[in-house]
Amino acid sequence: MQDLINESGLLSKIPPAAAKAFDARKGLLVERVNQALAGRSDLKKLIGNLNAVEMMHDNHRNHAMFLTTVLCLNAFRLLASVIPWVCRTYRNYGFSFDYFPAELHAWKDAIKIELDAADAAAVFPVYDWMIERHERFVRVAENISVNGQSVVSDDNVHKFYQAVMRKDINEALKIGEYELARDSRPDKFYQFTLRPAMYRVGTEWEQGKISVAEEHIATSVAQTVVSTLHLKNPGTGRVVGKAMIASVAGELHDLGARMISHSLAVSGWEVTCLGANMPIMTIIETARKTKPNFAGFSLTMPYYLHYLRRIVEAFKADPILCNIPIIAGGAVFDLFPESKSYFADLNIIDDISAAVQKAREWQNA
Ligand code: B12
Repeated sequence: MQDLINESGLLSKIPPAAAKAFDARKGLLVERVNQALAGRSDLKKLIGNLNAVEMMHDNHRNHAMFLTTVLCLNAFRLLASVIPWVCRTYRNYGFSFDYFPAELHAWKDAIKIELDAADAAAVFPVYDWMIERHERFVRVAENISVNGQSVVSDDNVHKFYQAVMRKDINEALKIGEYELARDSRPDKFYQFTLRPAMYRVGTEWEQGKISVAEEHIATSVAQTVVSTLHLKNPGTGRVVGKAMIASVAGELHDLGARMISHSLAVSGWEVTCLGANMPIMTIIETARKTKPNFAGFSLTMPYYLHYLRRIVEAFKADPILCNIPIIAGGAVFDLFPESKSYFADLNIIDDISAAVQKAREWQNA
């Protein structure tokens, strides 16, 4: 794996205009790729089952977003570390590994039509790089062991996992309340019980052991637990400052954002939590209005990292926001540590207790 990551250094920087052109035309590119694959007589062999067309379309949308990130940030090391995960996940859902080169050639054809010649020529080497190394990526994908995040040794984590899978809200809440009564702060429960339990849910979904429906039900139980704990333990006392927390545009994972918000609230912060999928302009407007002492962003999918860069640049360029410190966290930095390297100018913090601790630096005097 490391050799593939290192070989990503062979790729040259993408001119910003080419990355912008790809981003602007990505909807049309996705349509063309969908059509090209639909027209193939071997589609069933490639995706395993014609009912998987919807999942294939999803993958093309995700690919467009992810390549936008890769091209905008020149995130080639990240590209190399994400590809095996993609191959492995879709393989678990019945896709053939041969689907990937077929798809990548369709992307090249679409780019040739939609982008002007200079922009296409700048982007093609990235696609050729992936196509040429396909067999090697497959070998890595075949050998990745179960996601390290999912190792669950703690008894409480196991109990919580079972409760969310059984849709047993009362039991899940009882575990949370018990831990909060012991500790009075929610950070540890979120970090060491809820998070590993949900990571296990994700790994089992990824391996095709549980359905999307089961994953969604487990998630809704976890969401209910977080909201109820927040409602019952809102945090009182002296307000130490204002914080704004959001998941970036496109990002539908917001449980992490809600947990950090609750943990900060308990420590006296007045938190504006904007939740999932927050457009950049709304983030900027809200920050201008609420003037937080700091802003925190949550990211799970590698596809949306370029939005974080755009938010950071927008803050830097804004006379009201330019001095507001930014922290970021979320599963992407843990799943793909390469992500951190594109944000050396930010505080990337994975652990919510550490984030609450860090926030003290920005409290009102
Ligand atoms: C629940 C869930 C969903 C729900 C989210 C609902 C919601 N409202 O949040 C739904 C169903 C929407 C969903 C959708 C998808 N998901 Co999903 N999902 C999960 C799952 C099972 C749990 C996520 C979660 O809540 N974790 C619990 C929280 C507590 O953990 P956390 O977010 O990491 O947060 C902790 C820290 O990171 C930190 N933190 C988080 N944010 C912040 C912010 C700051 C400022 C700080 C300081 C700290 C911090 O604090 C938290 C506590 O420790 C994960 C499994 C996993 N490994 O994460 C998959 C997972 C993240 N999903 C995955 C995928 C693939 C998808 C989809 C693409 C599936 C699809 N085909 O549609 C979509 C993408 C949607 C999108 N555009 O964003 C993959 C991602 C893998 C990858 N390569 O990136 C995972 C890992 C599953 C897997 N093993 O394959 N998903």
